[in-house]
Amino acid sequence: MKIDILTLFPEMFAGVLSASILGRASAAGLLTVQTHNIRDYSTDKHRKADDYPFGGGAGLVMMAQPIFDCMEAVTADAQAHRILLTPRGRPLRPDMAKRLAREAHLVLLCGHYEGVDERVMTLIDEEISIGDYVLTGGELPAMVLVDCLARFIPGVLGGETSMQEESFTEGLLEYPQYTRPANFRGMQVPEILLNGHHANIRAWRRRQAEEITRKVRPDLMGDSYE
Ligand code: 4HQ
Repeated sequence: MKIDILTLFPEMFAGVLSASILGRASAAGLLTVQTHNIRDYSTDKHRKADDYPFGGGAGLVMMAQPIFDCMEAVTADAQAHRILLTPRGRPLRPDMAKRLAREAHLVLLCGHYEGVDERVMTLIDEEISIGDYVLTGGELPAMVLVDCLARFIPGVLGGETSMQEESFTEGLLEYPQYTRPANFRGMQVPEILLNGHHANIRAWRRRQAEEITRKVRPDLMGDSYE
């Protein structure tokens, strides 16, 4: 999958994209992420990319011209799916990440300041929000989206098994995990995980996931908070 990211702050992305699982996915050619500095496309002599809002008000608005030219430069192909990260968008969910992971080419537009000139919306296929809070820009949401959907690209997680093993607790919060030693400062790992009966371990994990979910996120199980 190819992902182009349009931003005024490309330097924010380097660490997130080069480390850990995303770094490995890029090295393996499963993911090709390129950042583009919107300011490079400004036709203004001072490379201006934002301006005061018509009608007045606080803050700056990102100008249409540099965004249109940047978008046109990265979407020579008609099949690019163009996304704006914004609190106005549909909330990011696993099914959404799964669908986006099947696209050949994504373009992510990150707004900053008070957002983008509304005419930019004519370039956008889909608006996505990562949650009901306001950030200083769309860069962190773009990183969250890339990380989230990368998990659904075949080969990104070590083997296909990690995702399959989790499927029996899909939609639930994670069950408790332990690693060596079996006794750490007097705290014992649950016996059932040590004697290794696969079916019993599965059942225990499923029950734990349900209990934890019911306690902290009853809404995920169709119940309401008390
Ligand atoms: N912003 N989910 C304001 C977000 C956001 C979110 C992105 C802040 C766009 C202009 N984006 N800018 N929450 O808070 O996606």
